[in-house]
Amino acid sequence: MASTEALYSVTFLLVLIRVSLASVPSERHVKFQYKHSFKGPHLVNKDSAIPFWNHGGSAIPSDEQIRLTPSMTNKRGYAWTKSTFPHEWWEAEIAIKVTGRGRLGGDGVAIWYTESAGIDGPAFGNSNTWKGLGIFCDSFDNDQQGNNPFISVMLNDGNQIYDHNKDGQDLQRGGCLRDFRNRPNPVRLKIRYYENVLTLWVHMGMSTKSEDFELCTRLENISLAKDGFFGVSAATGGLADDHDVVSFITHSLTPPKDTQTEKGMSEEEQQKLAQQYEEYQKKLEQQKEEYKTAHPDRAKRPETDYENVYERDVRLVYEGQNAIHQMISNLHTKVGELTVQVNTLYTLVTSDHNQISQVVRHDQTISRQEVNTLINMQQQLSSKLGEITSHLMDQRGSMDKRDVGDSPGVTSKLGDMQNAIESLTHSVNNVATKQQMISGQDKKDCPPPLRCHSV
Ligand SMILES: [Ca+2]
Ligand SMILES: [Ca+2]
Repeated sequence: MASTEALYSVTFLLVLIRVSLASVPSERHVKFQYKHSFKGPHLVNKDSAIPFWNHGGSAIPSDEQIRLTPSMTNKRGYAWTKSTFPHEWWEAEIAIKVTGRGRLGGDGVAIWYTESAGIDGPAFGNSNTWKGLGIFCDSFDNDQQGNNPFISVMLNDGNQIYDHNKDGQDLQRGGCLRDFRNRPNPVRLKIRYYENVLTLWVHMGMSTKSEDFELCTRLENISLAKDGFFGVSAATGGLADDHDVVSFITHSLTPPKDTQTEKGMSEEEQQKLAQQYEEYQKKLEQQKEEYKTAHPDRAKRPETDYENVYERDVRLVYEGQNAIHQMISNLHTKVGELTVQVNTLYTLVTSDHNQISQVVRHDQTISRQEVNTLINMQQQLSSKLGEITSHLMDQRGSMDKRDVGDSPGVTSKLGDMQNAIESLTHSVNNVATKQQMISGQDKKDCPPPLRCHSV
């Protein structure tokens, strides 16, 4: 097993190196920034904290999402990156859910890229004098312009105050009218800030397809300072919605000209990586040889033929059912032997019944009723055998449906069958004993007493 893990590790490293080599771009360089991102299904650590993020107010993070506010009035919740973002250009994709029972909801959720972080305030859970960018998903139409829910781009230099009663009109630089509440899937916002152009796309959650993003607004000559904090916050007022954020994924964007000079790999670094790649390849070959030596039987198979969990389950079911099939065959043979002996007894008893009845006492007589009972039991056995065989066929037929585990039906029927055989054996032995007692001259015709069969 250790050898297998080592093989996987080396293979993974090779893939990483290949990706690094392949990522020397001819266009802008996109790099995932994990310290400024979060995403389920393991969004929080064991202390219920979000790695690299702070949260506060009414925000409750869980494995799958952060509930910034519950649908209770006058709540504020937020989450902010702990560190500043050191790259000039970036792209962020945020998935949110705003859900509420009412036709109207409030107040909304906002995404931030600002100079400061974690300052609680009236602007959807942030300070109303922030410095930087805010993308507001504003549910409630405070200024009664009939234009909410609205998604707007707000810019503030830190000197202006967000006016909640005017839905922040003074700071609004662009946006689009979209009803983002109560969508079947999370609504996704994609914000790109690249070479002083800010572009906002919206995915309205009618599908999970990434191509369903629509352009919301595009703003040129935008200037955002480096080293800002990313954040997301929400607030409720007199009306309340659940405001959840499902994921926040951030990438840095580096122009091609900067890729070579600043962030990219020099020729020397590429050669170094190529050399490491060669070394890892050699190491992988060496590991393969060692594995073949240690496991000659498995090494005969192609290396892509390692048995996965599904294949192992199917094999175990197949082997188990083969064993049951073999057991049934053995039982079938034994029941056949019993049937022959019971028929012999039946013939013997029928032909000699009158003679026997004159010789033996009443309590030693083999009654026709006893024989009929034996015949009935034999028929029941045959019937059960047929059911078991049919069930076995059904089990085999369902193997490709991964019907893994014990076969309680077969086990139960095997138990019934064994009991029936033992009972039949006992009855046959009784009959045989009685027959030997009452018909000494016919002793040679009577079948020997049977032993109990076990499964
Ligand atoms: Ca509003
Ligand atoms: Ca409005």
